[in-house]
Amino acid sequence: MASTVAEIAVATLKASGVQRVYGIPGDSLNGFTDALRRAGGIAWEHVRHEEAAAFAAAAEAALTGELAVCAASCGPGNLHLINGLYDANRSRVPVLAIASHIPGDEIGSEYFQETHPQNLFQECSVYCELVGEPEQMPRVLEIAMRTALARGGVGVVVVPGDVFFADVPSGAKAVPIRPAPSVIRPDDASLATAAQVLNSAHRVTILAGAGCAGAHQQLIDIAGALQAPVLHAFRGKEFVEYDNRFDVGMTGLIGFSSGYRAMEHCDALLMLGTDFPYRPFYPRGVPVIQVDVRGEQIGRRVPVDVPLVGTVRDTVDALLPLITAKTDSAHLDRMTAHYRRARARLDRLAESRRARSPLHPQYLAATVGKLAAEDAIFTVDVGTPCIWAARYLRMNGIRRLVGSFNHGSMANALPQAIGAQASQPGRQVVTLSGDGGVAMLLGELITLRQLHLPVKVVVFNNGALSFVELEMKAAGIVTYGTDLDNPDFAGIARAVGLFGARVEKAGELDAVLRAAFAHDGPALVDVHTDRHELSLPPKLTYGEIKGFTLYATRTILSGDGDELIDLAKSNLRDLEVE
Ligand SMILES: Cc1ncc(C[n+]2csc(CCOP(=O)(O)OP(=O)(O)O)c2C)c(N)n1
Ligand SMILES: [Mg+2]
Repeated sequence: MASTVAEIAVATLKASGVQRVYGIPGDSLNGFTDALRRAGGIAWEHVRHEEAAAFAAAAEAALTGELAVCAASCGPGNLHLINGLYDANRSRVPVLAIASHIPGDEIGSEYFQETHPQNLFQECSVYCELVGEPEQMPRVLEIAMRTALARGGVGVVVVPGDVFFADVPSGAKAVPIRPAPSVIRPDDASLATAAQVLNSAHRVTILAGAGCAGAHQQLIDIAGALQAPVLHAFRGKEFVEYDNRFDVGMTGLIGFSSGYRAMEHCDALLMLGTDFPYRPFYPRGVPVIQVDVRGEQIGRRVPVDVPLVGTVRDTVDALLPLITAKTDSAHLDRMTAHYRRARARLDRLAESRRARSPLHPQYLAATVGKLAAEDAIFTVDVGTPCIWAARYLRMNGIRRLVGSFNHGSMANALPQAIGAQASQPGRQVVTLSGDGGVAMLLGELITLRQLHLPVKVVVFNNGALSFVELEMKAAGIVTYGTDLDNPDFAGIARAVGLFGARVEKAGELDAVLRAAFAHDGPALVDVHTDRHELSLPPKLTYGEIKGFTLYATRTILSGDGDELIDLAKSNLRDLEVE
C-alpha cells in the first residue's frame, strides 16, 4: 500500500528512535498529527505556546544528545517556534522542526496566514527546505535530520498542509537516522606545535566549556600534567566543576574574581571546547591554544596562536603524550587558594538570617541546590537566577544544568523543564525561574498539569527585571521600566492544579521546598527575594565604576534616594575589599 508524505515522515521518525513531538496542531499540520496518531509509539506533547515546544525540544536534545522534534502549523503557529529554535541552533543541539505551510498552490498569493518559512527560519537553522513535491520525501527529511545531528543545530522541513496527504513513490522506505560516532583530532604537526607552547610555559591556565562534555577525565589529566588551574564558562559548569581539584570557578559578567584572576595571570591559555564570548576577560599578550571541533569557531574571541580542530576528548588523548609533566605548582596553588577564599566569601553570602524577609537570592539558590536530588536536572532562567545558579548550584557529574546559555532568552526555564521532564520521567526537574521569566510563558504551567509533568518551579520573585536594573546601574542609568507588579504566583499555580506555596521569610524556606519536592506532581514555590541584591562582576572596569557613581548621583537627583538606601542595606554588610 502506498504511503503518504505524513506517514513516511512519521515512519522515519520512529525508525530513528524519536519518542515524542512537542507542538500545537492546526489545519495545515493535521495530516502530520493524524499520521502520528495512527502510527502510535510517538507521544504528542501538547504545549500552550509553540515557543515552549521549541525550547522543550532544545532541552531534550541538550540532555540526551539525540534528535528532538517540535512541530507547528502554518504562519503564526510556526512563527511562534522561532525564539526557541534560535536557542537550539545557537546551543548547537540537534532539533528537527516540522513547519507546516499554507496549501502549495496558494504560495505567493498572500493567502490567509501566508509567510515564507524558508526565509524566516534561515538564520536559526543549519538546514531549511520546502517539500513542494511528494517525491522529495523522505529524502529531505532525512537530510534535515542528519544535518541537525552532524552539525549540531536545527533542521527545518517546511511542508504545505496538502502535501502531507499526497502519496510518496512506491518503494520509499523509512531509514533510521542516528548520530554517527567519530574520532576527530588535529594532525600530528599541530599537536606538536601546541605541545611546544605548553611545555615552554610556566603558568598555563585552562578555560573549559561545554565541549568538555564526555571528556572529564581528559580535562583532569591535562590539568594535572600542566599544573593548570581550570576556569569555566557558564555552559561548561556541569561538565567541568565537579571532582576537580583544579577548579577555580567561573569568569565573565556573572562569574567571580578567582576565575578572572586565573586568566589574567597566565603565560599561556589553553581553551578547551569553549566559545566564551566576552573579549575583555581574555588575557593579552600570551600565546593561546584553542581546541574546538568546529574549526570555524577558532579565534573568534581572542587571537589564537595554535588552532586545534578536534573534540576535546580525542585531542587531549592525542596531545597528552607530548606534554612534559610540570612539577612547579606555584601558579595552580595561588589560583586555587584565591578560589577557596572567593568561594568561602560567596558561601557566607548564602547563609540564612532566619527571619530575614525578603530572602537573599543566594540563600534560596544554595538551599535549592542542597535539597534537590543528587540526579536533579536544573533549568535556569536568564536574569539573576543565572548568577545564583552559577555560583551556588553544586554539580556532581550526574546533575544537569540547562539554560539559554548562548541565545540568552528570558522565559527559558519553564519550557526547558517540560522537555527535561518529558524525556527524563524518573528524574527530579527543578526550575530557577525569574518572576519576569515565569510570567512571560505563564501558560506553560498548564502544560505541566496537562502532561502530568512533576516539575518543581522555584520563582525568584524580586518584583523587578532585576538583571536589567543591574545593567542600568552599571551603565549609570536611572532604573526605569523594570517594576513588576506581580500577582500571587502560588495562587495562580493552585488555580491551575499545581501545588503552590509562597515563602516570605528565610525560616520558612526549607520546609516549603521539602514539601514541594516531595509532592507527587507539579509544584510552584514563589519566594519573595531581595530586589536590590548586588552581584558585581569579577572585573569592574573604570567605566562600570564611573557608571555606578553616575547611577547613584542620578538616582538621588531623581528623588529616588530610598532605592539607594535599600541597595546599601542589602549589600554593604557583605562588601569585602581584597
Ligand atoms: C525574551 C527576552 N526579553 C528581554 C530580555 C532582556 N532581559 C535579560 S534579563 C531580563 C530580566 C529578567 O527578569 P526576571 O525574570 O524577573 O529575573 P531577575 O533578573 O529579576 O531575577 C531581561 C528583561 C531577554 N534576555 N530576553
Ligand atoms: Mg525578577
